Amino acid sequence: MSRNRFVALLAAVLAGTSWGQTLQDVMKARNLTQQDLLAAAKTYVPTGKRDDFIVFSSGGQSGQVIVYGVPSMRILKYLAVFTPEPWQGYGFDEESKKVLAEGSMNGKQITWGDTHHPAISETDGKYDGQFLFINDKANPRMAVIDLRDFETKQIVVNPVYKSEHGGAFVTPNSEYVMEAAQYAAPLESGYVPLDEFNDKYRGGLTYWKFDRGSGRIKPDESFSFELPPYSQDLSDSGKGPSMGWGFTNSFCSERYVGGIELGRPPFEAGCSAKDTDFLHITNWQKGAELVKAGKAKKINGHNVIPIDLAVKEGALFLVPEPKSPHGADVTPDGKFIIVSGKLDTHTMVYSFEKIQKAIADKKFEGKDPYGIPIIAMKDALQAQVELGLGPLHTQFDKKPCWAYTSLYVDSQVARWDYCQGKVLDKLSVHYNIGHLLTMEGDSVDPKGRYLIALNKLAIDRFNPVGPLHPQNHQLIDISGDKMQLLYDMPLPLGEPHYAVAISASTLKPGVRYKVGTNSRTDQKHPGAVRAGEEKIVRNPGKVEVFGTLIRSHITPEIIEVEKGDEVTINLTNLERAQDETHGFTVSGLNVHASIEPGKTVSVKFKAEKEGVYPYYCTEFCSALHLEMMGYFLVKPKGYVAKAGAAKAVEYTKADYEKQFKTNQDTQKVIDGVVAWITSTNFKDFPDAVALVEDATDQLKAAEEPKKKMEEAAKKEDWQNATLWAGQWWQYQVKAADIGLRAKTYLEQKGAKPTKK
Ligand code: RUQ
Ligand code: CUA
Repeated sequence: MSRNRFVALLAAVLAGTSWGQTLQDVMKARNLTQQDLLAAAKTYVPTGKRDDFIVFSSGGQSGQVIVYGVPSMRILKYLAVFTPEPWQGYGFDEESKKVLAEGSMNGKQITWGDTHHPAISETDGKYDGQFLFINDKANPRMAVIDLRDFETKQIVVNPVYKSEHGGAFVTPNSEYVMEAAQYAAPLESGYVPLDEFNDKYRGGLTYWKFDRGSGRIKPDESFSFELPPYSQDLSDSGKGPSMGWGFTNSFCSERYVGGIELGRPPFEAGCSAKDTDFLHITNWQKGAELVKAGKAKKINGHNVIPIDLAVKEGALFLVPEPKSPHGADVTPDGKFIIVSGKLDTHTMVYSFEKIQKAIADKKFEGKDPYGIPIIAMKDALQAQVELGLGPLHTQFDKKPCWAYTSLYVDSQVARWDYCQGKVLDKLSVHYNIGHLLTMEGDSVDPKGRYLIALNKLAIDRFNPVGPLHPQNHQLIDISGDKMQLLYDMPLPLGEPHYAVAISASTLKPGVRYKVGTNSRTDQKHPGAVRAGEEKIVRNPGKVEVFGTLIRSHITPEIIEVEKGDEVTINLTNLERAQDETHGFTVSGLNVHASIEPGKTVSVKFKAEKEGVYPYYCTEFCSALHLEMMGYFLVKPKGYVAKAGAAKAVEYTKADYEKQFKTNQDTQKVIDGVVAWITSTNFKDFPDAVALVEDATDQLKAAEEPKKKMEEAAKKEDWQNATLWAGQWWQYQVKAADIGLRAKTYLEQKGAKPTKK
């Protein structure tokens, strides 16, 4: 396209369109029912509008977190957590490599994770939207994600477990993040034969201390309760009257050790022989005091409270629970704990008050083999409700006493009243529901409205894509008397085990960093420079580049090193504009970074092979995005340059004048847009103000090439005059592009003319 045509297009106005179709036409053509249309209307989010809730779903084997909106079920982002993720540069730039390296185990870098249960940070038991925690079941680890930028900031390895499952769950002010072991193993490292299972193998429950100020877990102030080898599973924290306590269930309290190859019945038989398992009740406030008093023992440098100490101090009790449970869920008022056993049709409602009374009265039915007092089930139980087959996990409604429990075997969701102990409604889902979630449904302030069923099998729901199916999240309307299925959403990124949903308005993510920020440490990046300060520093064997990115060039544009040099490239995105991310790669060197406005990252590599390696921006950031490139050259050692540089096209006075005319025409378009915008109340629209600022920045940047053009023209240096005129025009195009975006935005939002 010629430049003049481009300018003409910039000035063009879009005509409106009309659909010429009725709802009835569409219903008929697509074979839709009234019910379908109703469901569609309840989930459709028109262009420009946003969702009411944001879901953070585990990404299972992807080691990531999936973020999507409700009710639209539109995926918004995948958060890189335990696994390298190239779009975000995670695991490819130096800063994020350090975060991933924190998760190394046994001297090995671990590049995958099995994420299961996300938890949002809480204040007074309510979601505060500041942090997200998620566990890795495969490699016992916990990650901290800051919801100001949705980036993973920290990974901590559990120093005493060999696997885990029961995390993340937070205490009401995010004082601690709970993580329970799964498969019993010695807390110390090293070999212990399975014959010594009962004596030497142990379970545990870790309370990771979270420091909100720094936004990091403090391993030194964290501790674990040593627990019997019962395969501890999920937990929940007490709240309100049960504040200070935690509840953790278990399976395989039989302590059965399988071994099919030795002729023994398998784990699954021996681990489900008894009718009950144990709900563990721990007092974390006591635990914290014991650690402070120096009474914990150190295992692998980590504070561990031995079973006998916890028992002596009244910080650890057991209650039998229905067998093979998954999910210990504290009611929003903190008075009850709901536990379902997948191999029992009943869901149990335990009363915290009754548990406390039994403890106060020292009324126990006995002790387990490790000396932990057992409270009789009947002394702790408030109600026992028959919900269906395979009850698994419970969440709560805005309506007092209303709960929702997933029924894995029945493939149903049961709505029931835990105060009256009766079932209210049931809805079938497809198929084998694991966890479910309601909006803020495990906080003290559930929001009702929607429920999502996290189904294990999709079978016949979607277009087939081979033997490996996506997972199926089903959105259900729970606002009425009857639950109504609204939407099937395939999730194709690992098995999402659990998810949490928060009111979108509670989240306050930023749109840019303070210029020069290392986003993984929240500190100023030592490699950051401002415009005009870019440089290449050479030391023997080492080259360090301090560069910048702004539409549409990378400074420097040529980097030459010698074979064998160790190269570090620091890059700062100088943009202030929203969504002006630049990416950076050097072809063939396995290097990539995502550099959002204000961020500084570094990439590091060895120049192993002589050659020519183009580098470029990997995000389509402007009309001149393709030109946002440069050359990385690796010279042979001791190479001496020959004289004379390559000449590009030569420009004449006519070329210069043609470009100059284009610039003048472009300026007219810009002036027209500016006049239109400033004649409206655009200042009432913060997003428009930001766009106007960005456009103004571009025009300011245009001043320097314009000056250089004028100087060159004065000297009749038509070559440089033409090139600088072209550079001036690049800035004009960007300004015009942004200006038109602002104009369209203002038109859509109904900006009004202000009277002169
Ligand atoms: S889980 S349903 Cu880890 Cu709770 Cu898979
Ligand atoms: Cu920056 Cu494309």
